[in-house]
Amino acid sequence: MSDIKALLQSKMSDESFQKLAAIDNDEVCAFIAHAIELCEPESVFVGDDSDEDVAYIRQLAIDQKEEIPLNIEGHTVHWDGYFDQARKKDVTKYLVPEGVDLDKKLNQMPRDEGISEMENLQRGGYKGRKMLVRFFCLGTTNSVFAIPCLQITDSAYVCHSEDLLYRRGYEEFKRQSASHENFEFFKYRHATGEVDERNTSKNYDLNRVYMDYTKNTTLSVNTQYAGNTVGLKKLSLRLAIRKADREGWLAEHMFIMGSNGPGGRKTYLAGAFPSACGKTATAMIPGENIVGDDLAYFKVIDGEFRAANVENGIFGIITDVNSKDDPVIWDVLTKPGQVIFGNVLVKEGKPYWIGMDDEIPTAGENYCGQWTTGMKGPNGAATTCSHKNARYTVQMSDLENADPDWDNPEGLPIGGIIYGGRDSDTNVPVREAYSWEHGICTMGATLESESTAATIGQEGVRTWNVMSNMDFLSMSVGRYIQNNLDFAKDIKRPQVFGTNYFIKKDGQFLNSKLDKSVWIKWMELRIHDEAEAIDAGCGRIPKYEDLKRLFKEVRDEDYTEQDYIVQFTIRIPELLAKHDRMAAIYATIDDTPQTWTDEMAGERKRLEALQAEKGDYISPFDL
Ligand code: SPV
Ligand code: MN
Repeated sequence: MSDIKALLQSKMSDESFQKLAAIDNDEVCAFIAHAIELCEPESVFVGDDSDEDVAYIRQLAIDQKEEIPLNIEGHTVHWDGYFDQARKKDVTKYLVPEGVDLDKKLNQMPRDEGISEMENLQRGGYKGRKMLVRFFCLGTTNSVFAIPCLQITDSAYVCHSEDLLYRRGYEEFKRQSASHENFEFFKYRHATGEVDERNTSKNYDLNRVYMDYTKNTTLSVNTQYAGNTVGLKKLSLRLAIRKADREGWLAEHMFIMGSNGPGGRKTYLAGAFPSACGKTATAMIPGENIVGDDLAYFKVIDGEFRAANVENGIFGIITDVNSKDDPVIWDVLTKPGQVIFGNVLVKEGKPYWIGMDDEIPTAGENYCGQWTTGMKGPNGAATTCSHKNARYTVQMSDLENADPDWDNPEGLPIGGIIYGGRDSDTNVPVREAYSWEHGICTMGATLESESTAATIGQEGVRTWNVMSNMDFLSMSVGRYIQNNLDFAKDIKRPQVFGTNYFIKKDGQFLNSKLDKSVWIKWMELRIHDEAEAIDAGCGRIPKYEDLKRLFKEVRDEDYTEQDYIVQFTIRIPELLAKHDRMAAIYATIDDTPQTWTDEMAGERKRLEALQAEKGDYISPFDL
């Protein structure tokens, strides 16, 4: 330990060293010391929870030109490389000890090989740079949800993003380190790697993101995109799913929102939606309150099913954010306050993006560098003014629709869980599961998202994405589903719903974007047993009278019987085709829970019986 102490002291101020000394944890010191030896920083900065340290990091991001200030006070833009615009699945791997196979559907490699490759890529990576050491917390601090996290990086943008997106965790480290015998924390080591004048990786082909899950550690290099570098986001989700498995709780890729029911009642819902299926839009729906838009931890507390927002802010897609569709976000993005824009178009200090209110200039700086309309990217592909996955990073506390209780250390009681897919021809806009098991198996475990004209490749191709968590599963699919089935089995569990905002007829969407606010209100009523429902074989669907009333109340619209029939027709051939697709997928999974097989078989039988009795396409009035 004395060697480690000397090494730490040789690289940092006494103030920084004292911050580490106060945590007094060998694992913390050893992880930092190893990073110093490996990455050879010029100096090391250790930050605590003080506003001063947070402000220092924010300024450093600007001084190091990782963020460029924009015209509005507090706003900056950050660039990721042309190819580094999203999570890169093929280089994201689990490092597994010899003889271990996590699951054949997961991307994994031998641990020794991965560690040695990563160390070679990160070796000397901080030369001439400052190594930043920061402490954060996943979930609410000082609570059963809190997971302390130690971030090491040479990127001030990474730390600044974490300051906006997560709770401060230095005091949490001190608290847990002192009082827990088996103090467990997550740790991340990210190295920027060689960069060009825009601070984007020169060696993006050597981008690697490795999860050393046996050590609660993640490692990444040669990437700037936050989904690869911000340790607390998706890197942690993969570690958290395993921790939850060990400890009997759930880590989910879900938003949490509060729906305002009759008589001032508040009902909390959590929802899993694959990308581009309406997740953030649901969490932000006008008239309701957001708790979080991406990550939720579920625990049973005093006999109640409760959830905490893992985060403290939003790393949201900016495409199509405008004053009409997303007034709350629009407001935050256009007034002074801390916002990091990522990969938008900037001209004369003003950000622009696809689908915003303002007219888009024909030239400026964006994810391609200097950009002009019609320009081709380095790979010959067409470019857009902002990248489709361009993002904003903001804090929850800046949102005027943030739930007053969003930061409750005890989490919030969950009344309903929503699984939302994108399909043009199969599922009705909203349906309720018969039971927890029915919902988990036939809605969550069969979640699919259909490719759209906007994505590369063929339109209408469906991708299966179990609970929208497929990218982050760190164990077998069967085990993960079983954990969901087993969770909270001794208490009242939330009602489960399936939504589909994308049902079409003759190529036209059957619902407007804001119809989802009616479905939310219906779910809220169902949770309190204040609306009736009709058995449709694939779950229970709303009655016309209730929707008619809700459309008037919520949207001030007349909802016709014809709207109802066309949207809520039960499409048996398409539903059975989905069963066939799922059967083929689950046939390749070794540990499919028996409950899944039984629930799917039960549903198929109900649908076939309905078909025999009433035909292929059944009006909800005929059920
Ligand atoms: C997602 O892709 O689900 C996101 C953004 O929330 S990322 O940080 O890239 O994971
Ligand atoms: Mn996400």
